[in-house]
Amino acid sequence: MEEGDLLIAGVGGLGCAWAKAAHTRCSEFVDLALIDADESSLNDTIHAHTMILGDSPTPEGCAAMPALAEARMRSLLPISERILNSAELVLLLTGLGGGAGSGAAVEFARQAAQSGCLVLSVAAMPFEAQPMRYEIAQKALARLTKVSHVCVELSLDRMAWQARERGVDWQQGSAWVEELAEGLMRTLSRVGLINLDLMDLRAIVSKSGAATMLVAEGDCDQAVELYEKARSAPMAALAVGGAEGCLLQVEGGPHMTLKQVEAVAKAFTDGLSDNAQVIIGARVSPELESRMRVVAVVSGLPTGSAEGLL
Ligand SMILES: Nc1nc2c(ncn2[C@@H]2O[C@H](COP(=O)(O)OP(=O)(O)OP(=O)(O)O)[C@@H](O)[C@H]2O)c(=O)[nH]1
Ligand SMILES: [Mg+2]
Repeated sequence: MEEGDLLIAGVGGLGCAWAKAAHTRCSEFVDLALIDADESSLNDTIHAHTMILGDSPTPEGCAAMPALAEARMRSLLPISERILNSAELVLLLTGLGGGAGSGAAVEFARQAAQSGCLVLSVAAMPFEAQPMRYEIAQKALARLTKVSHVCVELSLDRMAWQARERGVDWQQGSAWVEELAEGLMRTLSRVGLINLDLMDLRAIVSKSGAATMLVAEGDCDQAVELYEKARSAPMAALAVGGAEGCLLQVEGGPHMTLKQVEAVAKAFTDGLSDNAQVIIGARVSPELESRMRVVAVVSGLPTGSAEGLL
């Protein structure tokens, strides 16, 4: 795959912070774009396309005004078009509830889809104890879901809760976002060695219904634990039972066996619809040693899937 085909884009304060962190794990084959009105999101990275929302950057961001952020993003079309022209897939990371993320992310995703990119979005929902932000976020999420091929809803509440359980700062929940970004990008960047590529991903995400992504890394021998780990990510509960499509990439160290790949594939595909289209790729990556990394894109889910089934 040509360089520039894969792009991680961060929109808004939280989105840019996540995008920068995720990009450091795969910077040798993935481009980075940062979009915000707040200058502190855009500095301290050398190799990034930066887009400022507004005439000049301000620390207030778009001051919780999504419509303003959206209009500013629209006016940046000539710049974003240039970046998007050389991209085939955009992984968009954002936190909803403020101005920049809620407004500009929707417009950027629309621009990316318009220019022919596959658009995978990961959107963090604010804490429920922030009702105004939550309302803004819900509206933005509905629109972002419409313009993205896959939109994963992350819950900051869940993230904070899980972080507390582990005794770490809630923002460290971003490790999950980084793992997902890295796993997905590595999966898609090594075309030629494996049988998965963007066409496979397109086939899966073009199914109607909702879609989500799962990622987990763990011991090669613990297929079921890997699946459970993937399902315990800080995303909003979404039942994957009955899914119509699944792209599964299994990556393991040099001693990974076919049996281990099969066990993981079974754990991840057991609950899918009988007629589901399943595309599986496997690859050996020496750096994983005795570990295994699994990335799954699951699609064709009933919209408004039952909650609470994680
Ligand atoms: N409590 C808390 N919430 C945060 C923090 N960072 C981000 N969030 C949440 O994430 C959402 C998006 O935040 P940002 O990414 O900073 O917002 P933005 O898109 O830059 O929006 P503007 O600054 O208004 O333009 C907010 O609704 C908050 O709920 C944080 O440090 N603490
Ligand atoms: Mg901001």
